[in-house]
Amino acid sequence: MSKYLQMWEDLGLDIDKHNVLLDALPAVYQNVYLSQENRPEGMKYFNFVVSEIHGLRVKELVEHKNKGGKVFGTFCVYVPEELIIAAGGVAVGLCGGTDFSIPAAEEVLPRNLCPLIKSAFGFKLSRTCPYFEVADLVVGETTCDGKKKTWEIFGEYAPMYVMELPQCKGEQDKELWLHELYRFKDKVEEITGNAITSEKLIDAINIVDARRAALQRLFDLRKSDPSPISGLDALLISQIYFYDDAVRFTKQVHELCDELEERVKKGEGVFPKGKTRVLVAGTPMPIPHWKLHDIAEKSGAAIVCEESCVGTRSLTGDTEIKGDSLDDLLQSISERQFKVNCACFTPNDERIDDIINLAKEYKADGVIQYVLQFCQPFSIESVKVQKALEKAGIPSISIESDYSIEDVGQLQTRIEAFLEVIG
Ligand code: BJ8
Repeated sequence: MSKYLQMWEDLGLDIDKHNVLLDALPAVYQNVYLSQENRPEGMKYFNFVVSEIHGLRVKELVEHKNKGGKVFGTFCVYVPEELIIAAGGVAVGLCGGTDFSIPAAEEVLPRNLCPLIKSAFGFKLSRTCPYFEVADLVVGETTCDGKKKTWEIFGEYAPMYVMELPQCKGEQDKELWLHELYRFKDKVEEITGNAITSEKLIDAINIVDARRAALQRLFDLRKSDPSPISGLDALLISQIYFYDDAVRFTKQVHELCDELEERVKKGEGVFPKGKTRVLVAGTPMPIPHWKLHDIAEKSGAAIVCEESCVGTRSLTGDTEIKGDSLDDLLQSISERQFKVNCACFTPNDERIDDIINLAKEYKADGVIQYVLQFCQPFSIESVKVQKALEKAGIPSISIESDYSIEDVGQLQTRIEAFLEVIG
């Protein structure tokens, strides 16, 4: 990684602190990922991406900028990546998934805030994430209170733009969101200096939809018993979805799926047939937050699906192109996005239906509701989800956690007990 030292210095990273972060990753990755048995060959590409997570991909982004391109940092699947790509930009996810950067955030923000937000904000404050430093514009949204109030402070540290995401899904909310797409289009054009034409937008929609279809293919293969891939590996791929070049990622996921299809045909899986199948539902798990999957799969579960934005919520629907004018295309993008059922909306009964349908489709023996600490939308919504699961006869437990390792023993005990009951 020292070959990237100059690049990191040029980006203004705190090299000493950044070294501490990078030095810790290989041992964790070995313990969580490389120690798994029977992994598909196709995971080699994704191992490589992780090994280069602050190296090669960042270098690609720097080269893109050197050629006049722009980089947009995002935190939510509602931010329309299609517009960024259509203007020749690149979008990268900035959600934080480690407690490494949280102490820096807690010097500024209240401690009783979701770790996803604190981790991201801490990366910016401590200058230990090259993706923040390479971004020309950071795009936030008004989803939960934690995020929208943090953006007010974040704007003091980086160029910041906030999209107003409505909290309901009525006609006036859809109008507001469509208006926000137009406003964002203007902003993207201003930052990149490139006009978004309908031809370019159709190409961008196709790129994003193709990537979504590839990941959906992977998820569909997980419906088999035995599952051809571990939940841990699938989670990693869903996390890399937010960083990698979209076209390359799509190709690599299809290559992996070809291999997994062979496994399914032969009745081979990463675990033995009949392993206890679990659906995880709840808050996103940004890289490298692998705690729940690691504990659950080491305790004897096969995690077969994630109802999460690092999971099925990112896969929601295809963009139905009904006309080729810019107005038609923006309308199509907003219609697809409004099918994403995030707990920041009210009412949000469609998400409850999604969870029950997914549990059936993926033949889950039980559901683990996973909520990051201090996430009010998902935490409160978990009450209704639990009742609905009970009514549908699907066993579930609710787990609240953060990025620390302090509760690992306690979680393991609870998950083992749950698996024993449902297994
Ligand atoms: S569409 S899930 S990506 S908002 S976990 S920061 S909600 S306190 S991430 Fe999300 Fe968009 Fe919704 Fe998806 Fe707040 Fe909760 Fe933290 Fe969260």
